[in-house]
Amino acid sequence: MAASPTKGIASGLLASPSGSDPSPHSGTEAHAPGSTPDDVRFMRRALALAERGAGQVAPNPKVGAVIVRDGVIVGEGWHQQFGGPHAEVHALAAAGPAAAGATAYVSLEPCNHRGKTGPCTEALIAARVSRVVCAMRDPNPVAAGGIERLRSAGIEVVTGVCASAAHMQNATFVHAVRHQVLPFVTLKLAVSIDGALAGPSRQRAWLTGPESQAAVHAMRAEADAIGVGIGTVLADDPALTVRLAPPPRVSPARVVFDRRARLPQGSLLAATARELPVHLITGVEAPAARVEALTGIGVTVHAVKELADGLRSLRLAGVRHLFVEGGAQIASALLNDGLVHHLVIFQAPVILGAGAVCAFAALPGQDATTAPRLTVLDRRGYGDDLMTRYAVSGD
Ligand code: AOF
Ligand code: ZN
Repeated sequence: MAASPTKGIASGLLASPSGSDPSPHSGTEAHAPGSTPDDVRFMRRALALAERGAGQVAPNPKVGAVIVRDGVIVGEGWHQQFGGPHAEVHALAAAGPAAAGATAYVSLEPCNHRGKTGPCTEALIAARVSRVVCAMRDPNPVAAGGIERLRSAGIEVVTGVCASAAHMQNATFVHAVRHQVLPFVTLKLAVSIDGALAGPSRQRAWLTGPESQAAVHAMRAEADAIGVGIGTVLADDPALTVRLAPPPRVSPARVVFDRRARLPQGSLLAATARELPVHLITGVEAPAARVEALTGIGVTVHAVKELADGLRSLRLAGVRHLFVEGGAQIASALLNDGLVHHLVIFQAPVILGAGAVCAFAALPGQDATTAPRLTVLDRRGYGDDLMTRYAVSGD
């Protein structure tokens, strides 16, 4: 499981996940050909509606739809539940006959397949909408082809409106469709103004405020698994559950990166392993007796040579989106091995000063002139804290 110093953040494998579009937080998204300022306004509404499906629709994407006639919204909808009707179906039902001659805004290319529902293309054609604006293509080959089908029915189609915001909203879905080997990894850290995780005593305490904590729980709700290093477990005895946000459709599993299988049998995680899965990523050198004892109480042990093998093993176990919450060692190891897609930093208004535990001290040093610059995807305040989401790896 040794971290190799030659990959990832250290060597600058950086790319924006959606090409060269400006960051959505800047509000200056490039306009798609054939689109109008109103198209951007209504697509933003569709993206906001899509967000209501957070935690309920995975492994499907979050999708929102707005039906607009003569500049007025006549129907809205979103994909509410995995297996349930798609966003367009809800929006068309809300619009009723007013959909005829209207424009439909959808945050994803309408599906062209009969899955659990659909196809949405036929629903839009039957409702006689005259124009469809979508934010991005559906990367799922099974459902794709909606744009061509709509055009063949004589409907005007514009695509690429708010494309980068739509890609960011469904980054984990896009990744899962394109990559079946590794999970999408979000690394979230709460740090001080000086980028430290804890003060010189190393004593753990909350740096960020309640608003940030609620936001973190909402992020947990969108993950298939929540991961931490063994140091964090030994220091905090965390539950790694969703408590400060609406319960997700499927509770995320818990993951501990624990090379020597030190997870205490009496820890909260081990004690609840039969209720909510706990995956332990160990080295092959982990003592057999400890592995056996933990397996006996319901912990799933993945003994691997390298960190990436551990992640591959998690993906095979159904983890498409892994949300890692530290601490410093596992954060640096994942970054160093190029395994992180999004880095989410919550910065609290506190200075920890000399001797504090720097979040990235285990990474190789870089000079400011040559250190790769991360792309800012999103930035917002939670109470007195500042949250920034960075793209680290572009796939
Ligand atoms: C849309 N509108 O609101 C969503 C779409 O199994 P199904 O029938 O629910 O289909 C899931 C696939 O459909 C999903 O993987 C994605 O490609 C697309 N999702 N499409 O037109 C929606 N949620
Ligand atoms: Zn559909």
